[in-house]
Amino acid sequence: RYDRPYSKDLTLCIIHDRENRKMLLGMKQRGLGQGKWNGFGGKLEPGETVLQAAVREVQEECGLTVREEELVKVAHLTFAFTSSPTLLHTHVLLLPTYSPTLHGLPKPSPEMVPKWFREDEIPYGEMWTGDRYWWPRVLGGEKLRGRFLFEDDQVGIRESEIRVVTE
Ligand code: 6OG
Repeated sequence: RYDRPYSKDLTLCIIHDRENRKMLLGMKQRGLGQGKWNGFGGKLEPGETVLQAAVREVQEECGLTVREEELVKVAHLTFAFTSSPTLLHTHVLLLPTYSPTLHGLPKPSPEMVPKWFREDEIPYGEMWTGDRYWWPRVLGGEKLRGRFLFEDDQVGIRESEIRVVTE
C-alpha cells in the first residue's frame, strides 16, 4: 500500500523554545498544506543534504538562522495519498532551544506567516490530521519512524503506523 513509482525527500523543522514552553508554527500561504499550521521545510534541492535543506528552508520561510549542528533528527515520516503516485519522505528535525540572540526573530515570508504557540495550545484542528499522533511524542523526546496513508481529500487517514527507533 506504500509502493509508489515516485518519491520525494522533504524536511520539516520544529522550532522549540523549551524554556518558555512555546513553539513556532507557520501558516502556509501556498502549495501543499496551504491554510494549515506546520513546521518549516520543503523539498531537498539536488545535491543537498537533509540538514542543509532544513537550514535553508528555515531561513527562507521564517527568517531564522539556525546551524546544522543544532538540529536533532527526530523522525522519518512517510506520507502517501491514496491515488498520488508520489511518496513523501519527510525528515523531521528539531531545534530544541530557540534563542532570539542566537537565531534572530521570526518574520513572515511569501510561504509562511509565523506565530508562537504555547505547548499546551498546539492548534491540531488546523494542522495536518496526522500531526496529533506524532507531534506530542517528538516534543516528549521520542525518536520515531512512521507512515501514514491519507485519503485524497488530505484529511482522512486510512491507516497509520508509528514506532520508536533508537537511531
Ligand atoms: P513544499 O511543498 O512547500 O513542502 N508536509 C507535511 N507536514 C505534515 N505535518 N504532515 C503532512 O502530512 C505533510 N506533507 C508534507 C513537508 C511541503 C512541506 O509540508 C510538509 C514540507 O515541510 C501529509 O516544498
